[in-house]
Amino acid sequence: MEAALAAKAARRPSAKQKPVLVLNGPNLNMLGKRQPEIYGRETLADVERGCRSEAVRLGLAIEFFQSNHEGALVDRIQAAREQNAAIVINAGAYTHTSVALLDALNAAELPVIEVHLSNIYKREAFRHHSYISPAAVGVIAGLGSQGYLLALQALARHLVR
Ligand code: CA2
Repeated sequence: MEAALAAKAARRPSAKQKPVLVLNGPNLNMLGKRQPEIYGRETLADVERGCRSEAVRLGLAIEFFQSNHEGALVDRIQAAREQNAAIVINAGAYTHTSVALLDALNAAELPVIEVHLSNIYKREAFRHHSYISPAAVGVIAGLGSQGYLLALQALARHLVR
């Protein structure tokens, strides 16, 4: 009984641990509504539910944020420096264009995991380059929404180091 309680307490987000920010960029609010052959049938709300239940299992707190606007994403990353312990980011098409997101992620000085639902290396050449990867601890692509869960698992280990 004692051990079970200790294990449960260990999984609870600690009072000291800030939440992990799960950040989604442009058009990801359309998930499950268009192009299911590329991005699957799950909606962003489904992805959020999956992340929240994985976070409970891992003892992490999380916050979820999506915007279609580059500046709003930069603002949220700037706030993360104070408010969050780490960032999981699917920057959508800004992945392939945004020096501003790269600069914001570098300035945040937090562990970052970059996630893509699709395998960007199997797609058009312009998707093969990511401006934000140099700011990331790791990159996960092509595993659908499971990529977000794997990113949370990786961060749960990374944050206790
Ligand atoms: O594979 C990914 O997760 C991407 O980050 C998704 C971006 C794309 O520009 C990147 O190259 C790879 C696009 C997100 C748009 O998502 C939609 C979902 C449903 C309908 C329309 C767009």
